[in-house]
Amino acid sequence: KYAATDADRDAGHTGERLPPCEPCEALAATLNRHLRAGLCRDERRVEDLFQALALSVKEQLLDDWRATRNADNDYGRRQVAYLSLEFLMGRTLGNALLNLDLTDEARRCLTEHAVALETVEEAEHDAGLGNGGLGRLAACFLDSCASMDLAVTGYGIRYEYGMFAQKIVDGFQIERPDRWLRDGNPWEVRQAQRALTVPFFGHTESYVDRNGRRHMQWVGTQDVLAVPHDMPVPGYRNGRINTLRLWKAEATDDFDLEEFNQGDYAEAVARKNLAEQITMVLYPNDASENGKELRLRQQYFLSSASLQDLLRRYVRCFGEDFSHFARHNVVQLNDTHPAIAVPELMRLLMDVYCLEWDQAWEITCHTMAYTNHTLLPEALERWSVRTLGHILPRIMEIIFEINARYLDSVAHHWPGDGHKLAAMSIIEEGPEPQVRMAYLAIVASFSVNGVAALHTRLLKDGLFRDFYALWPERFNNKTNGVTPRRWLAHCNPRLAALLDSRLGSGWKSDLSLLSGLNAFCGDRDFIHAWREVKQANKQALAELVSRECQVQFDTAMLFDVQVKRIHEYKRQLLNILHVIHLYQKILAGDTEHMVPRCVLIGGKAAPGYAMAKLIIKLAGNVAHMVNSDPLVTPWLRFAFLPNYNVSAMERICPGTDLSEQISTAGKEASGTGNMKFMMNGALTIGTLDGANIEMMEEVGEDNFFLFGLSADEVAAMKRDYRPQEFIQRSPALKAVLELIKSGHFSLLEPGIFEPLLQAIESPWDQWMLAADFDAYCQAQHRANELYRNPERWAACSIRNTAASGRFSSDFTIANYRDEIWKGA
Ligand code: 4GP
Repeated sequence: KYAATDADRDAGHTGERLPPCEPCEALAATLNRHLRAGLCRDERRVEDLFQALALSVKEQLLDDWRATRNADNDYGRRQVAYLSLEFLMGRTLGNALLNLDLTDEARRCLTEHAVALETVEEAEHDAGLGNGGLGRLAACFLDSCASMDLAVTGYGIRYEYGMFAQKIVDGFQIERPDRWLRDGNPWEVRQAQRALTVPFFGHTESYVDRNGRRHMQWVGTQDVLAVPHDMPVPGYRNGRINTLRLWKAEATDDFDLEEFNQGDYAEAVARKNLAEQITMVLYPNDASENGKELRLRQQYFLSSASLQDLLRRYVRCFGEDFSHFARHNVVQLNDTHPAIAVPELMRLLMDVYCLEWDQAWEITCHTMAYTNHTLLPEALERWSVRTLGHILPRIMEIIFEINARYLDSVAHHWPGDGHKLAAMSIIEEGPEPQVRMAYLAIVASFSVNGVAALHTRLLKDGLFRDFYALWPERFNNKTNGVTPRRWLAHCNPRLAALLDSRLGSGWKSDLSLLSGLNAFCGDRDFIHAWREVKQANKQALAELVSRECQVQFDTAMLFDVQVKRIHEYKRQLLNILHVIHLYQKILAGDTEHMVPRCVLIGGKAAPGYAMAKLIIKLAGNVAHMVNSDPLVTPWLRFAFLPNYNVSAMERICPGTDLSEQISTAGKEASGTGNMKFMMNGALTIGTLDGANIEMMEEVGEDNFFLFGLSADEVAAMKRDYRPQEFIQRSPALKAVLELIKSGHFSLLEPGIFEPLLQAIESPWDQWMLAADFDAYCQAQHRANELYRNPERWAACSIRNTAASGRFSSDFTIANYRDEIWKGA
């Protein structure tokens, strides 16, 4: 008999064990079965094949999935819950086949249907449940954790609509809803029997229990059902299948039947709609959207459901003795978005399991760990005390109490310093008091980490200086990484085969082995093979660009690529200015020694971010002028790729020669796209920012086009920044700005780019484009010179891949395991 839960009993289930299932048949048999079962018509579409194949692959891993879960349930090792509002998973099929070692078998099965595996893979919708870096990092981490045999569960939200689809109409970004679940999600397993309820609104009351102890209770709440939808996360050929548990919000009662019968249909389903709204859409990370209360409800919904799930599992194993909870569990907070988990864990321990404050606090502080992903002030979340108190009254009370007790220790450390108290308080006073979520996370976490060496230093010296002074031992760095399975083995099969032939296949789980490539940097045959691989990958990228942008890229030209979210700090604008500079040189006939190049920019702008949207528009208009001039196109082609996403990157990074990582120093916490390009043999042109610094240390300055101000120089220059001086000193920059001003790129839209020009020329331009422009052009020139010698370029390319082993997320996760998740 299995242990029947309350829900089982309510449903009339007895807990009688069913006989065990038959072992799974081979992939071909399950595929045919699913094809037959899923279709009630004659013709078969590729989408049908995808669904059937995905269901079959899922069937293949179910036994291991169950075994993994059973093994983890007895807490032989510390369990990690990775809480994140974003998981940018992309497609699952190709990666799952690779990790399960089923690629060849799947290929064989499909020959019967006369379809290439790649074609079937293309039929899968991206799971775009994230905005950018932080969400994709979470996805890479899940792959590494499973591959390194760690008991890590990802907890997230099953957004009905993920990251919007980007269309470009007349050069402008248009957002369309991302209906990724339209055809269903073959990977997920809905676990209705594990649903939990999450309270909202209501008020608090105190009561005295039988033993005379005073407690608080949260009453009159509106409860929402959290229904887990589990996605498998297969490790690399090791039999472990971890879980990504995504919560869907549903109404506790579907609708009021009485009301419905009386004819008030709208009212009857209102509650259902209200509940389901919570997991309807992913929030774009956009300054102007902050403070939306629905977002707070998402954060609490995820945090509460996930913690209840942890506690339920723990209690099943250990009963209500929580003294070892923190030894058996760690909760990693992916940025401040799930920081509301701090007071929620306190609430659950005190109000549900009747622990005293001190014990609950002790447990919370030994369980929580926080990762910061950005220094940008607009990304630091705050919630108004009023909103929080209204939606989550009990949680607000607990935050006040945490703050009061914590401020005592601040006062103890800095006696009589009222400024410190105000500066460090979790509550920011003012006409509309705010809860500082980052402070809440730091106060309750035993570990606070940044995501690259420079970023962590800037956290310690700047943003979180006071906290570092108070608790230096909490702060640590964990430089990001990316998974070599998706970002090399899967996305670049040609290079993977070449690596296998020279290094063996061990690099897929030990990426440091790539350093063995250094031995081949002078090997002509190898260089030749290397260049052939790059050439074929460039061809594939050119086909993508041709299809999506109607621009023809020539694989003989240098492929210069910048793909990432569009943001002023990432300086796509600097890149565009350089394109215009080249355009002017070409028009002036100054093409001696110029290497022909194809420039690609792609990325989404947050819907409310006007400047970012204008940068996209400028890219489109410049591209139009460049690509329609037959004098220019032999030297320069320029395209903006619409709807950049994970699966686009899988085509892009293998085919790139030059990777643009040109953020204003001190602004990019780490970057991870930079690592994907490096792994795939691109050379980087970049600033001393984020992980670029560590990448350059690994590969050596000779194999990296470094330029621009350092973070310290940017900070110093900010006090007295005079862009006009840079502009006057730089004939190239002056000419570029004048050409834009002249309306050359906006003949039918006069003045449209004025805000961009004003920003560059303003002493308040914190991105310091003008200051870095000349240095950027010089670095581009160095890239040009190196590319003129294809053999030398290839040798540098090889050295980049060889040095990229450090940036495997396996390495990063090993550090999380050893230094934060001790015992995992
Ligand atoms: C990003 C950072 O901007 C990027 O530098 C970093 O590599 C990535 O996190 C992962 O750590 N931040 C976000 C965000 O995505 O929403 O703040």
